[in-house]
Amino acid sequence: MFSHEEIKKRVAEYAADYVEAGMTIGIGTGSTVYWLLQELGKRVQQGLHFKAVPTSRQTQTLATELGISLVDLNNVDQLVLTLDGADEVAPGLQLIKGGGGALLQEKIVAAASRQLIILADESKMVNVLGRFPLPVEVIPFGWKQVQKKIIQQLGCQLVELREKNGETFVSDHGHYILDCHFSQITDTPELNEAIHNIPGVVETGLFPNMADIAVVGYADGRITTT
Ligand code: ABF
Repeated sequence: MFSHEEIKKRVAEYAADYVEAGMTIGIGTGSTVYWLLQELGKRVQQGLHFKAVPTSRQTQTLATELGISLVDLNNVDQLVLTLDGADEVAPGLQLIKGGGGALLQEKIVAAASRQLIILADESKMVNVLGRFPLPVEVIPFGWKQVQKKIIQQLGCQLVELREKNGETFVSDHGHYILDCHFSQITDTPELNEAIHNIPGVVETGLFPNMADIAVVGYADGRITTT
């Protein structure tokens, strides 16, 4: 049986095969993407040439260290594909993302891609989204108004301001994150739109109908693509 970390590494190595010479791709963020970057770094050393748009400062830094060529999204018309992780994957490839706080840039990059390929281990696969608290990125000014509306208008049980090391977490773009405990999210596009309608919301971690493929790794060594 493979450990959690080994599964992530194997999924990343498998998914690296989607990257072909000459492509311009998006690269996500997180602990599975860490292994993807390591694998792609090796392939660059072996002569693979491609360009990437990173979805966070963390990915930008690591990709640069590994010799991966980066490009500004404003200098690209469209990305061939984006490889990224997720916090939950439900049937129909509905996603919750943003546990790492990079959801805004992840969503912009995914929306600029012809294909969004999600790298996941079996623990991420769920029947219904919502056990993982939904991250919502908000403008710091008046964030408590957004918190109140998500609870009162959208029936969320608990909305927590994200903290890191005892301080309010601030995203790469200077925003706060509200972690919203809905427990069950059955209509992803509708909830995404409803949250977007609240003034002060920048982006949600719901990715409705955006993913095209999920590469999923299991403890017994299987890797499936959906
Ligand atoms: C990323 O993948 C984020 O959206 C999400 O928080 C993260 C979780 O994946 P991992 O388990 O690979 O760190 O894209």
